[in-house]
Amino acid sequence: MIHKTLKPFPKDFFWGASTSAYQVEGANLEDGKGPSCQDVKELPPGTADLKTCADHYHHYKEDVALMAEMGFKSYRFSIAWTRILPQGTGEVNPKGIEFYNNLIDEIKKYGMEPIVTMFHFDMPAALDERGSWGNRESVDWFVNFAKIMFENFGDRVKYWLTINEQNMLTLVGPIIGTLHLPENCENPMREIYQQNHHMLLAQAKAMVLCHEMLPGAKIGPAPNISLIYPASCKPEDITAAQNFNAMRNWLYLDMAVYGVYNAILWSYLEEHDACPVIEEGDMDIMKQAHPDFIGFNYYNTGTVSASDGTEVAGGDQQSSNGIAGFYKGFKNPYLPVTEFNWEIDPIGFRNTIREMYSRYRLPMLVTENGLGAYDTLTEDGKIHDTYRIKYYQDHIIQIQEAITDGCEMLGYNPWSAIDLVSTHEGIRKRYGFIYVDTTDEEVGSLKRYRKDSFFWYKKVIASNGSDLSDL
Ligand code: BGP
Repeated sequence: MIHKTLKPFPKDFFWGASTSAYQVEGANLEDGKGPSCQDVKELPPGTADLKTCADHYHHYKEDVALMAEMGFKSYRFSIAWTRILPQGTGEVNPKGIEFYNNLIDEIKKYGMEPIVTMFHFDMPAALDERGSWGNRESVDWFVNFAKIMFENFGDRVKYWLTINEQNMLTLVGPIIGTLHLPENCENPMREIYQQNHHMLLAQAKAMVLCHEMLPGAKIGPAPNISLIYPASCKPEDITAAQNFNAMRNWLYLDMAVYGVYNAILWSYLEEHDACPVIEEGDMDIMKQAHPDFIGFNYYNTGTVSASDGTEVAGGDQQSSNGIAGFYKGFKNPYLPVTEFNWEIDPIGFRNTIREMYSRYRLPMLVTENGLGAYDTLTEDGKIHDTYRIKYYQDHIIQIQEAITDGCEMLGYNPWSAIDLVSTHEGIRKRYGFIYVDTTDEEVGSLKRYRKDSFFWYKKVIASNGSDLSDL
């Protein structure tokens, strides 16, 4: 649809940005924090460890002040489970509560909305030892953690996100350092989808609890949603695209919104003897839970063709080789790629939003989107990241197109507010509006610098998205 005029962004649109605790905070074992799976994982070669990251833990006031300077209306961050509960269950760490109280107060001081992710890739190491999400008790562990967060922060936090990218935990856990498999696991796929079932249940219970304890609050899931295109109009390619869409996207939202397992995915699990055990009452809980909105991360679309049976699984959050008998990954010839080889598809952003709105009819909050790139700090302290500005220009306009299409959008919180450590490619893959002086090789001065995109985004927010022009 080519619109004659674009509708404006809503006046209370949440312009902001995102981070996650284990990637930005540092101080990973300080002030009583326990280790998470991220702190004990084997690091990808040549990447920074998570001891310091951007040292947001000690710099949060300066960082929030910089976000306020950009005019942020919201800041999406995650709460580290092991800062609150060092062992995952049991004793609460008062210093952890204090840190997030201070952070939330600082955000509110500038009139920004705190948007809290309850779980972002950082399972307590102590709970990994007890079987992680594979242990059915994980549902209670998470609900207990949720209750503590609601009790302590619910007076000031109105927007909650349950589990960041549960679909990526399930599909590419080893790449992001989260997969815990029991020894001698006979059927890893069954184990993974059992873990997935427990996460879905934990999410549903947390949503119900949130509504009980905090009637004014809003809560939603935060999967990574990428519309999957067929490589051609060949009917077999369309089927393959439906397959991967079901596995990657709709499984998660069908359950969060409608409380049902996606049928295509379920039959795939049946064929692989990988269906999770569903206990009595589980599906009632799934049905009771109703998200108020859909939070979602979008980086690019995916393209697939029919499987030829030779595919060997592999890839990361935004790329996939395929699965024999289900789909085959296909390089989209129409799309450029980033320096880290992720395709760039701004129009796919609109397509993804439209598809989600058609299926679920809920308001949507963009919880991530952004460009990972090598940035250069010039001698006079500048970062000329015109490529990032271009990426944002191209994507933000597509949100406006989608709004004009009739989709309800609550806000845009791209990744990331400030440079931080990426999931598996170090801190050299930078995303922030704010540059942090540190490298994968050694911790630097940690001094903050405003990138060109910082000034550009400030201008965008000041105009409520009507001025996307170059600086
Ligand atoms: C998402 C995660 C983030 C983040 C982002 C960029 O999958 O939710 O934690 O890191 O992707 O990915 P990467 O860090 O791999 O570049």
